[in-house]
Amino acid sequence: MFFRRPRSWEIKESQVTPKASYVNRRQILAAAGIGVGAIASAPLLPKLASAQEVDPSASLYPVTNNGSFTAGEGRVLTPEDTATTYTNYYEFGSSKNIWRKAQDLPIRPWTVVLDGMVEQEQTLDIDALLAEAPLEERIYRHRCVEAWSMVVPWSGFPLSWLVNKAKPLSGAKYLRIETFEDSKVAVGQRQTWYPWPYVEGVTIDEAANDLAFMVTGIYGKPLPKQNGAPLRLALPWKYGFKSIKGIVRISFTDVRPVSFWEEINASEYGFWANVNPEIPHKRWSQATERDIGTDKRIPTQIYNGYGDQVADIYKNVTDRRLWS
Ligand SMILES: Nc1nc2c(c(=O)[nH]1)N[C@H]1C(S)=C(S)[C@@H](COP(=O)(O)O)O[C@H]1N2
Ligand SMILES: [Mo]
Repeated sequence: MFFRRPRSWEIKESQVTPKASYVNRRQILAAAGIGVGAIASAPLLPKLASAQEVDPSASLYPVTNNGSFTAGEGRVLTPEDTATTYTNYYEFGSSKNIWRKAQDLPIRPWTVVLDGMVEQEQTLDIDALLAEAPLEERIYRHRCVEAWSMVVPWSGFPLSWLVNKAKPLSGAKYLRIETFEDSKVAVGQRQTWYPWPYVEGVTIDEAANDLAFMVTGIYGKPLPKQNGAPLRLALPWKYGFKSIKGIVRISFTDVRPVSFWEEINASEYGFWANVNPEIPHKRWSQATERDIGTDKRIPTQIYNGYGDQVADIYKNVTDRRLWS
C-alpha cells in the first residue's frame, strides 16, 4: 500500500474543524484504538471513475461556459481529483475523506419538491428539470468557513430560474432548502446528535441574485455524489456551509429558516455567513485561507471577492449579523 505525508493545509484544517466533528472524530479514533496519525496517512486515492456508475445526465455535459465568471486575480482552477476527494458532507461522516461512502447514495429516482408559499406545490423529477433548465458552466471561488478554498468549474443554472418556476406568493421572504434524509445509506445520519436533515436558508433577494447558482455538474461532467449530486447550491460570496448538497425540497416561507450549523452552534455559524476577512470565527482568524489546489495561503477577500455583485443586497439590512 502507498502512504503519503499529510500536507500542511490538512494539519491546519484539523485545527479549525468545528468542535462537534473534531470531538466526534477523536472519539471514533479512540474507540477504534488508533491515533490521529493513522488518518493523516490515508492511502493514495484511486481514480473516481471506477467507483461510479454512469450518471443518466452524462450526455448533457459539457455545457457552454459563461465567460463572465473567472477564477480571479492570481487564482487557478483546483485539480479535479482534489476538489472531488477533499469534500465536506457530514451525511457521510465528519472527515474530508468520505467520497467512497457517498457512492452508496442512490441518486435516481430523485425528486425536488417546491412547496410552502407558492401558487401551487410542485414535485419535479430531476431529469425533467435538467432537460428544461438553462444549463451553463461558471468558474467560482469557494471559501469554506474552516479557512480552506478552491476554484472550480460548476455546471448548473441560476437559482432565480427555479424561483420563477416555483411562482412564490408575494409574502414569501425566504427559501428553506433541505437535504435528503436516509440513514440507511448515509452513515453520518446515524449520528443522532446532529439535527438532520441538513437545512439551509437564503432570502428571496439573495436567491434572485445572479450569482446564486444551482449546481448539477463539475469539470464538464455530472456532479459526483460526494460533491452533492444530483443538485446542490453554490453561493460563492458566503461561507461554504451555505452551499447545501443533495437538495430534495425548497420551501418558500415568511419565517427565517434555522440552518443545520446555526442549530448546532448559533454563536459560531450565523444565518448570513457572508465572507469577511476582518471578522474572525470565534476560534480562528478568517484573514487568510489555504487554497487546496496550490497549497498556498492567500488573503481572504470581503464577500469572497464578489462584493460588486452582492453588496447591494445588504445595503438596507442593518439589524442583522451579516458576517460569520
Ligand atoms: N447536505 C450537506 N451540504 C453541505 C455540507 C454537508 O455536510 N451536508 N457541507 C457544506 C460545507 S461546510 C462545504 S465547505 C461545502 C463543501 O462542498 P464541496 O465538498 O463540494 O467542496 O458543502 C456544504 N454543503
Ligand atoms: Mo465548509
